[in-house]
Amino acid sequence: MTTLATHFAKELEQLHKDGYVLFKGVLDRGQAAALKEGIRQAFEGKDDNVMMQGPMFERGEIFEALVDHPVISTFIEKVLGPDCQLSSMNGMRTTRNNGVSKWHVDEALFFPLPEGAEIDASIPMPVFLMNALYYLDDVTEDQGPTQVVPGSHRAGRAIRHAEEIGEYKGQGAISILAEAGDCLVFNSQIWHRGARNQSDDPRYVQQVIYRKKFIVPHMTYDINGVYRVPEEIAQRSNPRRRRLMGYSEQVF
Ligand SMILES: O=C(O)CCC(=O)C(=O)O
Repeated sequence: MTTLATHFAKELEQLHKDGYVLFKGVLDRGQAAALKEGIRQAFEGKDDNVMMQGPMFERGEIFEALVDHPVISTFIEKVLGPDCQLSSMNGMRTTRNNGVSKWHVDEALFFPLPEGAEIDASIPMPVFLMNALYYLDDVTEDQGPTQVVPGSHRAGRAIRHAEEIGEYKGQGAISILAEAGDCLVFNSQIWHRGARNQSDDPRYVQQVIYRKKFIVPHMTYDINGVYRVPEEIAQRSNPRRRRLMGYSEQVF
């Protein structure tokens, strides 16, 4: 019998070694097109340089269903633990010359290491925050792919939103050339960015960020401290989705 543990053995190994895993074809073309249209509508009337809109689960069932996507959320739970929750859910649109193009780690550097120090390769880094990017277009070099430096989640070095990035242990940046329906899952600590879109077609991506339960959510940029998932969405959600959205009765 194939258990989830054996099913994800290769992916877990890659996540711990390289800091990311690309899951192919987790959405079909129809789902990708419907999500893309929902994000396109969320950006209607917004300036071209606005790149994020959320929380997207407020925009209908197709978005709600992504919160507990059967493959991606199961993998995330294996890494962050069965009580993990959503941190944010933003639709992303990058138009010509735009992109989240400065190199960064998400939120903060969690494990600063002294210059020259390294954590033994046999020790997996603890993971607190994970980012899942669902591609809703076929992403070419032209369209501004996500770029990562494999292994750099182990570096423990602040990269301070640099425009250029060097190598980590001889490994330079690579582009993730994905197809509509693929999902890139990565440890928030990997050095990454979205390259600028050089094409005339906007690139649409659905970002879903998950956290260990004790980390505060980041659902909105301004009213974060008081944001609450609307009651009617929580009511119609299955128990797993409710828990991922922050409704947890578990104390310890
Ligand atoms: O746009 C992308 O491909 C990367 C987005 C990004 O940097 C992020 O989600 O933190």
